[in-house]
Amino acid sequence: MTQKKFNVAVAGATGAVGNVMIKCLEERNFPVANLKLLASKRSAGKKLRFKGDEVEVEEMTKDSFKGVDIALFSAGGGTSLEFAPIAAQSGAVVVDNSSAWRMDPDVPLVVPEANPHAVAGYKTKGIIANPNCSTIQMLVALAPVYREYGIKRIVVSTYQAVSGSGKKAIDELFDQTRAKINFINYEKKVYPHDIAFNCLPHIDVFLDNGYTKEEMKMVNETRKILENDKIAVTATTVRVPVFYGHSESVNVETIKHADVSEVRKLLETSKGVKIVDNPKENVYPLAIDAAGQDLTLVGRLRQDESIENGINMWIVADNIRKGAATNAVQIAEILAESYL
Ligand code: 25A
Ligand code: L14
Repeated sequence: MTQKKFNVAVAGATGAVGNVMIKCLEERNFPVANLKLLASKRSAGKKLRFKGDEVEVEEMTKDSFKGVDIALFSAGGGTSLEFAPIAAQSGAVVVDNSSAWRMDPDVPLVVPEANPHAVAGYKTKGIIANPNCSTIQMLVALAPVYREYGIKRIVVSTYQAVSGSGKKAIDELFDQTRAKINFINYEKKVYPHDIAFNCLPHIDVFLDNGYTKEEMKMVNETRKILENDKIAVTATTVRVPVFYGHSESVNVETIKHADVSEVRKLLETSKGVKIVDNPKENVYPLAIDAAGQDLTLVGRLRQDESIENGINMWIVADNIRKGAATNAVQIAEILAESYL
């Protein structure tokens, strides 16, 4: 890391992701000169801790970004659409966690383990997009496979934690579970059906093709990050009653034959991946183990015996850390190291 220090703003600092962004900046010892915490008017005046100091949250306005070098956004898509260009205009490089800018051809979409070179494209708009959490962890595991063997098709089903929908969803799972155990009525606010003791094949909104927006994000973002529109991807995204950590069942059809023992070796030395794969000892990736750390856990590696060139795996990561905050801070590290 260079000795230079940067003025950093966190937009959406009081949210589920923003809070962890602050923690990641601290844990990874990002060279922060001054930290600005921004949220809506509702949170202005609230104090959050950074490196032992209390930092007061300010209401985000168009004047918030003067003197800011890097702005990490996680305040929802609408807020990003409005404020990311304003921040960029003020001279900050924006790393945006919402879905608003991801598919803009002038905005790079970056998973540092997969396509760090793409960061250079920030110069056009001053905005870099953080991919969807489910895409990020899948590509940490599949980018090395793609480079080594090529990928023809990916079939993925996800088991996603409620924390992806923010603090109110974490509360809903907790309160609804407690209410059900005690035979008390609970009025749900976030999900259209009970999430406690249930699985919902529904994340984000439904589109005209019958898929959800979350499913199509996995399709389109994967192709953009791997810079290959020919890769076939089909996804089913499911909400499960888990607080932190998304799990994914991934079937990948490679172009060159990939032997499962070679894939295991490849992933053992791949950045950001931890192989957790000793099923006979009941050892495989678990959401509970992925939560609170930054690696993407990969296990249940098997040859797909139904096709010529197929591998199955189970991929788990902390959706708020590697799926959002950590990935954004890693992008900021690349900016600090090589561009700013
Ligand atoms: O639009 P998207 O991209 O689909 O994103 C929708 C939501 O998903 C989360 C995030 O929710 C986002 O709002 N999210 C986004 N990307 C994510 C990702 N990759 C992701 N989750 C996981 N992975 P969140 O609750 O975690 O964070 C919201 C933050 O945004 C701030 N914010 C909202 N509007 C803003 C704004 N900041 C600046 N200007 C604006 N106009 C928001 O701050 C929060 O930090 P806040 O001050 O509005 O909220 C502070 C506290 O209040 C709670 N709260 C939120 N809404 C209400 C509320 N309380 C009462 N009534 C409400 N209507 C919050 O829970 C927070 O604790
Ligand atoms: O980053 O789990 O596009 O509800 C939007 C919805 C992240 C997670 C995104 C959820 C998301 C999310």
